[in-house]
Amino acid sequence: MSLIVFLFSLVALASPLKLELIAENLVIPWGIAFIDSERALITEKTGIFKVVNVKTKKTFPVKNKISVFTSGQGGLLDVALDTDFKKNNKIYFTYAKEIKDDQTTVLASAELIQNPDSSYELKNINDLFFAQPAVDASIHFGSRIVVTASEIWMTVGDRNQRDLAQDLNAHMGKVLKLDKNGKAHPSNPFINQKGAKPEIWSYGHRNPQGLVLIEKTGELWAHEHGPRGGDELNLITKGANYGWPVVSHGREYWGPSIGEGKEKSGIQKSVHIYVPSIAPCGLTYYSSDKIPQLKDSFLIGALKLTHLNQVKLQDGKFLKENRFFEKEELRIRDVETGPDGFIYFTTDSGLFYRVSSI
Ligand SMILES: [Ca+2]
Repeated sequence: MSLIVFLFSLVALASPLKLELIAENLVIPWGIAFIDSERALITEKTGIFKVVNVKTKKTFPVKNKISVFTSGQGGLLDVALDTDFKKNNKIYFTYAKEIKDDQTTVLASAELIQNPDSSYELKNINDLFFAQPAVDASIHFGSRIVVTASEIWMTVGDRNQRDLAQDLNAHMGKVLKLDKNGKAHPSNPFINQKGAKPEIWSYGHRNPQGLVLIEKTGELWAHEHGPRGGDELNLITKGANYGWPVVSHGREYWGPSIGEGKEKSGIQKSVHIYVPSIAPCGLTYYSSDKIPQLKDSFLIGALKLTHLNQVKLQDGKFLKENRFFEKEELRIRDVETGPDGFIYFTTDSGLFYRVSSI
């Protein structure tokens, strides 16, 4: 192969993507949920929602402020629309809440109403579920949610109480499956087990901040932050143990290994592991034809290693990874596929971008 042909084939493998700024001056925009093909509902960590029109690039306020615990990693976190949103205006969201001197991750619902002056407000705000126990720690709240016609999937981090991730009597370090009222889903694996929380679907997670249900296959996938190294992308299965803190591919920040090693029988193996850590946040499974080179792959935001991460599988196994927008140095907080087939992401610097093919 001549050098020119070789160089051309390298370029064709990962052709550049186009980045277009849609909104700015958002305050740590943590979660994105599309209302329709033009409007995205975005959470700000401080407790505020905004609506951004991705066509006109205008931002509209939502008149309520949720009272959230904002220290450390706490705040208003993820948001998702009900599958019947067009009829009931219902949204679900998660946030960190202070209870006495402790904090925990809470799932809530509300109705998002558009006023005649184009402003928005929330009505009937209700807390549906409190992760237990509340502890005094400002990190590892999780939290991402996925809402279907009959289920709410929710992740909760270990709240820096590692052993709780293996404790079935705590919601920390778990993927939960709830009904639409925030109660344990009747199909859950530990629903009849004494001393176990009935809301648990899977356990042994450290701090999962990416969750997606792939429509075509029905598979639920999550990623989670490792300690120093050892971020994981996992296929989430009923009742399974994902290992934290018994096993990890990461290490303590001060050097030593963690737990019993990297793998153990009876503990789920990750489909992909990041060493060093990218600090994954936000997850979408891209199945549109609009950006052919991203079709049928996971797209993950990277906070620490500042890029948009693409993971492609083949027969359920890791095939390849690509990293986009590394030189832009954006801490990517959430990633969604828009109804228009383009990719949208938010950054900790308050920016909201659209990604398309050049
Ligand atoms: Ca693990």
